[in-house]
Amino acid sequence: MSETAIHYRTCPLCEAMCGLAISHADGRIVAIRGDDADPLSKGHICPKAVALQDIHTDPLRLRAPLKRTSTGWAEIGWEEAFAEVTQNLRSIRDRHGEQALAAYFGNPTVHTPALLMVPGLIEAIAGAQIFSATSVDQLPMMLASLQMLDHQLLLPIPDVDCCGFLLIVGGNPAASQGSFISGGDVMARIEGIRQRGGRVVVIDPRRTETAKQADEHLFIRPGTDFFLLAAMAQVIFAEGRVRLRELAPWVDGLETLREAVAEFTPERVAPKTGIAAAKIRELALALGDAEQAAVYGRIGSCTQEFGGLCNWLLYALNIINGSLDRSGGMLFPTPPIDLVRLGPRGSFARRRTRLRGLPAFGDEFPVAVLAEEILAPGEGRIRALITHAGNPVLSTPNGRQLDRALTALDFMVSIDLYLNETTRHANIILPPAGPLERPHFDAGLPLAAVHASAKWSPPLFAAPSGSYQDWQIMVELAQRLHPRFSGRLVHRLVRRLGLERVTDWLLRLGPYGTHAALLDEDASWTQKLRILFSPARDGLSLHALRQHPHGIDLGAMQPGRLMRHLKRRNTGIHLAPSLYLADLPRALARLTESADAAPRDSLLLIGRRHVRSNNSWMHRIPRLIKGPNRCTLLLHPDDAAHRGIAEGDRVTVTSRVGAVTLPAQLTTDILPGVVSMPHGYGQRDAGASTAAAHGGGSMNDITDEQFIDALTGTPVLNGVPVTVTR
Ligand SMILES: Nc1nc2c(c(=O)[nH]1)N[C@H]1C(S)=C(S)[C@@H](COP(=O)(O)OP(=O)(O)OC[C@H]3O[C@@H](n4cnc5c(=O)[nH]c(N)nc54)[C@H](O)[C@@H]3O)O[C@H]1N2
Ligand SMILES: Nc1nc2c(c(=O)[nH]1)N[C@H]1C(S)=C(S)[C@@H](COP(=O)(O)OP(=O)(O)OC[C@H]3O[C@@H](n4cnc5c(=O)[nH]c(N)nc54)[C@H](O)[C@@H]3O)O[C@H]1N2
Ligand code: SF4
Ligand SMILES: [Mo]
Repeated sequence: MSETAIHYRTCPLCEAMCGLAISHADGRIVAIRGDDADPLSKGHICPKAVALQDIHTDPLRLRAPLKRTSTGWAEIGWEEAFAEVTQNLRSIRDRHGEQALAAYFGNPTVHTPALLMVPGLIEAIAGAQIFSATSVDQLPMMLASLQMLDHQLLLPIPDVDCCGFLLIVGGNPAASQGSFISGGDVMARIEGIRQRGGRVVVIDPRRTETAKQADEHLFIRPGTDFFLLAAMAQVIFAEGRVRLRELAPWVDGLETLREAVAEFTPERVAPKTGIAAAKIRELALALGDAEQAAVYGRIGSCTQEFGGLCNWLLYALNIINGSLDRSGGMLFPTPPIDLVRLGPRGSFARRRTRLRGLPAFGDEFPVAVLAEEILAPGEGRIRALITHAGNPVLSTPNGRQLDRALTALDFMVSIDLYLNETTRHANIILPPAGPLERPHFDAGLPLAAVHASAKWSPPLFAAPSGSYQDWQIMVELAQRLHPRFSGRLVHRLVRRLGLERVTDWLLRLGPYGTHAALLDEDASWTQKLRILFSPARDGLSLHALRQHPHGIDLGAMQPGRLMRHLKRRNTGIHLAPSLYLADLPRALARLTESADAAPRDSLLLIGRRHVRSNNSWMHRIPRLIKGPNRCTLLLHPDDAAHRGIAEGDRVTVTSRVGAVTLPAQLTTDILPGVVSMPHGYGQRDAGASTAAAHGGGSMNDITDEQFIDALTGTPVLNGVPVTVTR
């Protein structure tokens, strides 16, 4: 028996990027703990990290390419798999055109270094229809960044470590561990606000785990946040509380915004939202009274009927309160790889989907149309699909329909660790090396981090020989699928140089890099030449990261980054983009409709997350799923009594598109008229028996692909009208 060694790495499972200290001996994991020396998480971890060892050893995790045959799945070699994928995709493209190909990138794509290779793959299938989890997640937020700040990746993040007043709208960091407020132990950081004498207020239809740790929780009717935010803005204007501070010279549209929100008085919106007018007024004024205030919205504010408008006003409130780009307010992180400088600015509605005419966001179409675009015949129909690290059958609206649609494809290839509800439809599955068998580097998440840091994690275990990492699979496919056979020079270079060299150069050119001055427009040509020809040693590089296995602390978020961006791009802050103004009548119609417009007996379904689950895939793991069944329908005792439902009864939840059955759990922690169930359950394959035993069905079997935020194309995953029966 050899001695126990400790390996340090970043947890790849969620946005928190916790540092792990993994004790191992003889190729086996002995323990997974938090790394106290990690600059971001300082020892914090959650139960999911411990399950990494189960993923590593899980016999169900795929280790060789699989091919679906008439007699079941067969393991095949990599060369055969790549050849078959390429031949099928190319021939479909030749026969039916580029738009007959589609790709879906799921959530973990962002959590692997392969993220840097995604643009290369998309370029190789140029003209294909691209989808991702973005359009069931943060799209309305990125749209607000694009519309108001001129860059989709310029995302404001709460400066939680300095903040004095945090308003949380539709986020539950106690469960999610913080999204777009990323950085280990975010709840301790939020608690820090209160310890400094500040205030934390949570707006949510459910009294969540976060709400219970806040100073105040306000129940809101699902989907009505826009009205609340509009009324808060109205009060700030009416009371003369607008303060733009340093932003003033940059802001346009102030008067238009004032007019746009003028009719949304607290008295008018109170009945709709369920929050009293006096409370709305108090909140609006308290924002101004606090020296350092941040208004933060997350998925509850995005995946709802007015997700676009909501995120507009979340940004607008921070702007008219002078909180944007200000310490203790909302700041813009400076990540080690500066994707704001290197990534695309973004675009909206340059293309529209074939059938419903929904707008594209940049390269991608809203995933709510994926099934219909496969099923409906005609020019432009999707006939082949690539999925990477996604499970849209469980994670996108009307999953049953997508489940059927996938059987209508001519060809499908999935790059995934597991055979699941989605990948079971693939003709070929390409499994990458496991999360502990590859290096890890977060290229994208630092854009959302509350504190800057960088870490490179080498593989803990050697990958089985001949295996491929995610990025290698992408590069291989990109090269083989590029219209000019051997692929573009960049792809060849990446393949040659490898992930590490590419990452190294991106780090060197980044804001903390050895060669940062090369991209600095304030630096002179002579300075740049000197950098190029001298062996630059100071600054960030992969070499530097390798010498700091716990990671490097790059400091607190700094104000001023927005200002520099605006100057560089010679642009401003747009408070009243016409896109949003044009969507206002839709919201007004909702505000003025009578209360009995909703069908009688109808309840509104919202989602929830739990710290022991991760979207659709981790509650397959026995270690995480143990304990009480968490796939329950939360409902208020009054709503239960009215329907003759008792605790633990199996209830059927029915929407326009389908029904699921699961146990009822009665609680006064939910607003009457609202019910909640978690998404990602409902495992259908035999291998997932652990989860199936607990699962009460998939929430997305009842979310409706036709019920969307018409502005952004984001589906309503929160606020779905349902009936509940025993
Ligand atoms: N009703 C409802 N639906 C929702 C949500 C909600 O709140 N309510 N949330 C939405 C949100 S925010 C998101 S992000 C989506 C997520 O939805 P998806 O991204 O579609 O689904 P996941 O469940 O994250 O599936 C991840 C897949 O990636 C695989 N995987 C894990 N790690 C790796 C890896 O390193 N490489 C590869 N190649 N594969 C890997 C897993 O096996 C799994 O199949 O769900 C959305 N759906
Ligand atoms: N443990 C765990 N962590 C995760 C994930 C996971 O599945 N499990 N998923 C990861 C992913 S992909 C993401 S995107 C993040 C999401 O991170 P969060 O947004 O923090 O996650 P949720 O817990 O879904 O919180 C959304 C909240 O919005 C509330 N809500 C629903 N409808 C409305 C509404 O109309 N108005 C308001 N104001 N609130 C509403 C819900 O009740 C819920 O409390 O979490 C990430 N972290
Ligand atoms: S909070 Fe997220 S990053 Fe941290 S240990 Fe848990 S899953 Fe991993
Ligand atoms: Mo997400």
